Amino acid sequence: MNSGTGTTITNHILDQQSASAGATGAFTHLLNEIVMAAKIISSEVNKAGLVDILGSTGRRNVQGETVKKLDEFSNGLMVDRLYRSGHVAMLASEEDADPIEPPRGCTLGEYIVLFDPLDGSSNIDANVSIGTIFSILKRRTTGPECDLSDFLQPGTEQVAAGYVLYGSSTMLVYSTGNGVSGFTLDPSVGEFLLSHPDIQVPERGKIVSANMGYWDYWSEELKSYFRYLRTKTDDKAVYSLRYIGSMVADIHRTLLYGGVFLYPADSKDPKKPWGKLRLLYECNPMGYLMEQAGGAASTGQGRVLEVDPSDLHQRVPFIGGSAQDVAEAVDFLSGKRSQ
Ligand code: P6P
Repeated sequence: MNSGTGTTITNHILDQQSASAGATGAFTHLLNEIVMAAKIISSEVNKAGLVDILGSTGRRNVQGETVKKLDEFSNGLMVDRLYRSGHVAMLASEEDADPIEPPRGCTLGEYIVLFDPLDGSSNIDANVSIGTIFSILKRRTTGPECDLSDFLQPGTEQVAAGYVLYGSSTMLVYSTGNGVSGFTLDPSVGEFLLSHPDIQVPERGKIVSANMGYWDYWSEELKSYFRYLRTKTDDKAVYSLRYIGSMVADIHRTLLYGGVFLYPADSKDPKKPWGKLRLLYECNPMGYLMEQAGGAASTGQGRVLEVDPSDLHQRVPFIGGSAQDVAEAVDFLSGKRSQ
């Protein structure tokens, strides 16, 4: 595409703003700061192999995961850019145990942003695609200080969500509630250009995405579902298995090609039967995008976006993708179907 003719993400965000009555431009400014952060992180990720930004800081984050230098850089950048917008009430990150206080003297606004600054970062050294995930809510409290209730809102309350995928090209995919749009970064001009207008998840796919290494920890119902996917029937091909182990990359492929991505409940740790993915800044934003693109996202017991959060870093099982595939997976998981 000739960069001179493409729709930039800034145009697109402004068009969305002028289409929504009463928009003040605050939201537009906030989204544009995320776009700026995405461009900077993309530049760092793409040269990570060349400078001493690979490897770990030796620190561990609240999840107990080793913090890679790019993680730390991306987290700090997201915090700086978002507070700089002047439209954020408070932030929470996968990297921080508690919500992140605004810098002294910072102009505050109405929006709550939760984010995973660099998801899949354990893959950085292997040059596997990684991503940034963000979820935007309106604060609920009205006083001078936010509190945890501003963050612990169900996914249905999101006003926007999206991700940045640092892959063979850098893409930003987002929704503000009017469908899902995808933008590809043209490094020659430093602009995200509209490359995937109005993304629609195919009704049904032929790909299943899950970490089969956990087979022995899965329920019998889930195993029945996988046996069904491996069986050719008159109306169903055998499903291919694709698993990158980086949520943003697996979700992006599922969004475009259809099929189903699962990080299900498992019995690896009987005290944590709910899987690994975090509700507020992984499952809710990705579930929102799947629904906005005509797909679905379930915990296996119900709609992801309707989970009533109890903790900032709580984890839930996640089954997302084509509407028919998700419905079928839930039928197996609930025991309604066994073949
Ligand atoms: P597993 C990355 O660490 C992450 O949080 C997601 O990006 C990814 O989907 C998942 O973990 C992979 O986990 O247990 O399959 O290695």
